[in-house]
Amino acid sequence: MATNRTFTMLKPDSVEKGNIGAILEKITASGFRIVAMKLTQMTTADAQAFYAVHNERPFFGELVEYMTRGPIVAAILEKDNAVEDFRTLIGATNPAEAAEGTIRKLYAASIGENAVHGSDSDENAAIEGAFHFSGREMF
Ligand code: YYY
Ligand code: MG
Repeated sequence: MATNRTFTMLKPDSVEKGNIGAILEKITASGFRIVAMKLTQMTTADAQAFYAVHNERPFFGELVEYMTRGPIVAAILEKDNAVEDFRTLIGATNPAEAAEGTIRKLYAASIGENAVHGSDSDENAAIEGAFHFSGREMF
Protein backbone atom coordinates (compact mmCIF):
# COMPACT_ATOMS: atom_id res chain seq x y z
CA MET A 1 0.00 0.00 0.00
CA ALA A 2 1.22 3.49 -0.78
CA THR A 3 2.47 5.54 2.14
CA ASN A 4 -0.18 8.22 1.56
CA ARG A 5 -2.83 5.93 3.06
CA THR A 6 -4.07 5.23 6.56
CA PHE A 7 -6.58 2.85 8.09
CA THR A 8 -9.47 3.79 10.39
CA MET A 9 -12.33 2.17 12.27
CA LEU A 10 -15.39 4.02 13.52
CA LYS A 11 -15.70 1.94 16.67
CA PRO A 12 -18.91 0.34 18.05
CA ASP A 13 -19.81 3.38 20.18
CA SER A 14 -19.77 5.63 17.09
CA VAL A 15 -22.13 3.27 15.25
CA GLU A 16 -24.41 2.86 18.30
CA LYS A 17 -24.73 6.62 18.80
CA GLY A 18 -25.56 7.30 15.14
CA ASN A 19 -22.33 9.23 14.56
CA ILE A 20 -21.20 7.51 11.35
CA GLY A 21 -22.38 10.32 9.07
CA ALA A 22 -21.00 13.17 11.17
CA ILE A 23 -17.60 11.53 11.55
CA LEU A 24 -17.31 10.61 7.86
CA GLU A 25 -18.28 14.20 6.95
CA LYS A 26 -15.47 15.52 9.15
CA ILE A 27 -13.00 13.05 7.64
CA THR A 28 -13.83 13.88 4.02
CA ALA A 29 -14.07 17.64 4.75
CA SER A 30 -10.51 17.36 6.11
CA GLY A 31 -9.26 16.20 2.72
CA PHE A 32 -9.22 12.41 3.10
CA ARG A 33 -10.51 10.32 0.19
CA ILE A 34 -12.23 7.04 1.05
CA VAL A 35 -10.57 4.23 -0.96
CA ALA A 36 -12.16 1.30 0.92
CA MET A 37 -15.07 1.12 3.37
CA LYS A 38 -17.48 -1.34 4.96
CA LEU A 39 -19.69 -2.07 7.97
CA THR A 40 -18.35 -5.20 9.66
CA GLN A 41 -18.15 -6.83 13.09
CA MET A 42 -14.94 -8.24 14.51
CA THR A 43 -14.90 -11.62 16.21
CA THR A 44 -13.06 -12.05 19.50
CA ALA A 45 -10.19 -13.69 17.62
CA ASP A 46 -10.13 -10.78 15.13
CA ALA A 47 -9.92 -8.16 17.89
CA GLN A 48 -7.29 -10.12 19.83
CA ALA A 49 -5.19 -10.33 16.65
CA PHE A 50 -5.76 -6.71 15.59
CA TYR A 51 -4.71 -5.43 19.04
CA ALA A 52 -2.11 -8.14 19.73
CA VAL A 53 0.52 -5.48 20.54
CA HIS A 54 -1.55 -4.63 23.64
CA ASN A 55 -2.22 -8.19 24.83
CA GLU A 56 -0.22 -7.79 28.07
CA ARG A 57 -1.90 -4.51 28.99
CA PRO A 58 -4.49 -4.40 31.84
CA PHE A 59 -7.18 -2.98 29.53
CA PHE A 60 -6.84 -5.69 26.87
CA GLY A 61 -9.89 -7.74 27.91
CA GLU A 62 -12.16 -4.70 28.02
CA LEU A 63 -10.77 -3.46 24.71
CA VAL A 64 -11.61 -6.76 23.01
CA GLU A 65 -15.11 -6.84 24.57
CA TYR A 66 -15.80 -3.29 23.39
CA MET A 67 -14.45 -3.73 19.88
CA THR A 68 -16.53 -6.88 19.31
CA ARG A 69 -19.85 -5.81 20.84
CA GLY A 70 -21.31 -4.44 17.61
CA PRO A 71 -20.49 -3.39 14.07
CA ILE A 72 -17.74 -0.98 13.14
CA VAL A 73 -17.07 1.02 9.99
CA ALA A 74 -13.66 0.02 8.63
CA ALA A 75 -12.08 2.27 6.00
CA ILE A 76 -8.85 3.05 4.18
CA LEU A 77 -8.21 6.76 3.65
CA GLU A 78 -5.91 8.53 1.22
CA LYS A 79 -4.30 11.95 1.63
CA ASP A 80 -0.79 13.40 1.58
CA ASN A 81 0.80 12.59 4.96
CA ALA A 82 -2.27 10.48 5.79
CA VAL A 83 -1.09 8.69 8.95
CA GLU A 84 0.14 11.78 10.79
CA ASP A 85 -2.66 14.09 9.59
CA PHE A 86 -5.32 11.56 10.58
CA ARG A 87 -3.84 11.13 14.07
CA THR A 88 -4.02 14.92 14.40
CA LEU A 89 -7.64 14.92 13.23
CA ILE A 90 -8.73 12.24 15.73
CA GLY A 91 -6.86 13.70 18.73
CA ALA A 92 -5.32 12.11 21.81
CA THR A 93 -6.21 8.54 22.86
CA ASN A 94 -7.87 9.95 25.98
CA PRO A 95 -10.64 12.33 24.85
CA ALA A 96 -10.15 14.37 28.04
CA GLU A 97 -6.70 15.27 26.63
CA ALA A 98 -7.80 15.64 22.99
CA ALA A 99 -7.59 19.06 21.32
CA GLU A 100 -10.74 21.07 20.65
CA GLY A 101 -12.41 20.16 17.38
CA THR A 102 -10.83 16.71 17.11
CA ILE A 103 -13.03 13.68 16.48
CA ARG A 104 -12.29 12.16 19.88
CA LYS A 105 -12.97 15.47 21.66
CA LEU A 106 -16.31 15.75 19.84
CA TYR A 107 -17.51 12.14 19.86
CA ALA A 108 -15.57 9.98 22.36
CA ALA A 109 -16.91 9.25 25.85
CA SER A 110 -13.73 7.92 27.51
CA ILE A 111 -10.28 6.48 26.87
CA GLY A 112 -11.84 3.01 26.75
CA GLU A 113 -14.56 4.02 24.27
CA ASN A 114 -12.82 6.57 22.14
CA ALA A 115 -14.90 6.57 18.94
CA VAL A 116 -12.22 6.01 16.28
CA HIS A 117 -9.02 4.19 15.43
CA GLY A 118 -6.18 5.62 13.38
CA SER A 119 -3.04 3.74 12.32
CA ASP A 120 0.18 4.91 13.99
CA SER A 121 2.64 4.26 11.11
CA ASP A 122 2.68 3.65 7.36
CA GLU A 123 3.69 0.04 8.03
CA ASN A 124 0.76 -0.54 10.41
CA ALA A 125 -1.63 1.24 8.04
CA ALA A 126 -0.78 -1.33 5.37
CA ILE A 127 -1.05 -4.27 7.80
CA GLU A 128 -4.35 -3.05 9.28
CA GLY A 129 -5.88 -2.24 5.87
CA ALA A 130 -5.00 -5.72 4.62
CA PHE A 131 -6.48 -7.21 7.82
CA HIS A 132 -9.93 -5.91 6.83
CA PHE A 133 -9.90 -5.60 3.03
CA SER A 134 -8.97 -7.74 0.05
CA GLY A 135 -7.19 -6.17 -2.90
CA ARG A 136 -10.41 -5.92 -4.90
CA GLU A 137 -12.10 -3.93 -2.12
CA MET A 138 -9.42 -1.17 -2.26
CA PHE A 139 -9.84 1.53 -4.93
O1 YYY B 1 -3.59 4.42 18.94
P1 YYY B 1 -4.62 4.79 19.97
O2 YYY B 1 -5.97 4.18 19.70
O3 YYY B 1 -4.71 6.28 20.19
O4 YYY B 1 -4.14 4.21 21.39
P2 YYY B 1 -3.31 2.89 21.74
O5 YYY B 1 -2.32 3.26 22.79
O6 YYY B 1 -2.80 2.23 20.52
O7 YYY B 1 -4.40 1.96 22.44
C1 YYY B 1 -5.36 1.26 21.66
C2 YYY B 1 -6.71 1.38 22.33
O8 YYY B 1 -6.67 0.76 23.61
C3 YYY B 1 -7.16 2.81 22.61
O9 YYY B 1 -7.74 3.42 21.49
C4 YYY B 1 -8.14 2.60 23.72
C5 YYY B 1 -7.54 1.43 24.50
N1 YYY B 1 -6.79 1.92 25.66
C6 YYY B 1 -7.41 1.88 26.91
O10 YYY B 1 -8.56 1.44 27.01
N2 YYY B 1 -6.74 2.32 28.02
C7 YYY B 1 -5.48 2.80 27.91
N3 YYY B 1 -4.84 3.23 29.00
C8 YYY B 1 -4.84 2.85 26.66
C9 YYY B 1 -5.54 2.39 25.55
MG1 MG C 1 -2.67 2.67 18.50
